[in-house]
Amino acid sequence: MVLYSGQCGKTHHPVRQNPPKLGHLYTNCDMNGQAKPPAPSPRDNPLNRAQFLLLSPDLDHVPPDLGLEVAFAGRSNAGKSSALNALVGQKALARTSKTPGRTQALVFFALDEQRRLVDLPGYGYAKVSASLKAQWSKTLDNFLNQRRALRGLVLVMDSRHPLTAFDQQMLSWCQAQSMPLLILLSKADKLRRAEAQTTLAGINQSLIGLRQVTVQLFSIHEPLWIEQARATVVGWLGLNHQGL
Ligand SMILES: Nc1nc2c(ncn2[C@@H]2O[C@H](COP(=O)(O)OP(=O)(O)OP(=O)(O)O)[C@@H](O)[C@H]2O)c(=O)[nH]1
Ligand SMILES: [Mg+2]
Repeated sequence: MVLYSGQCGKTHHPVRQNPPKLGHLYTNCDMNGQAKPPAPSPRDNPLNRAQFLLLSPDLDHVPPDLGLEVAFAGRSNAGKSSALNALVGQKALARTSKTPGRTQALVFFALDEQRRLVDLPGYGYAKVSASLKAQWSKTLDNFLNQRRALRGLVLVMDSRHPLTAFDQQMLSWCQAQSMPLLILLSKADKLRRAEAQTTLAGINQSLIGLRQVTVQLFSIHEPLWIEQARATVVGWLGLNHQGL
């Protein structure tokens, strides 16, 4: 698979009777058949400097509640850690896994002394004990309700199973708190192009009238979507006007 280079020749897109899955388009063209822009160099990505700071199962051992934070939430296995890695432009900063339940604590990554990204444990994972579920749920609740540094929430939803009951709760919480929310419809490379657009339109429809919510398609294999999401997070963290 060749990313980021060359022009989009017609040979990459033979006429198909059925719309191709998005994954088939991950050559050097974007979804509209346009040549992809070159990948931003790490120096152009203000999130690229992210470094592991600490991991805590509860709120007793987290960094002081100062500065600005953006947290990644969502159902177990939705792709939270992968999305965080894609945005920072580092392959393995946050741990990812095919097995749900990988992130079992609040994991903090520092961008500088004032700014952090937080990878949250996933919700809705069936195979953990009831007591562990209750503990995660309490930690998540406390974090969301107490953390003053939180400036925005990235809610990652598998685009094939969006807006679960838990996702709805997160959405309502963000509305009640006036917390800016970016919904990433993840793993969109697993959908056909038309399916992905239909899903996006459906979610947009259900968000009409809500404040400070943005929704977009997302895949760790699609640089344009990564850049779109990164721009939102960079803006929340006030890193867009610093000439960094
Ligand atoms: N095809 C595809 N796979 C993805 C994408 N994002 C994540 N995955 C895969 O989905 C699986 C789960 O990804 P994670 O990032 O670990 O998910 P998570 O939400 O952090 O999971 P927990 O920490 O267990 O709650 C991994 O196998 C990833 O490689 C994507 O955009 N496209
Ligand atoms: Mg994770």
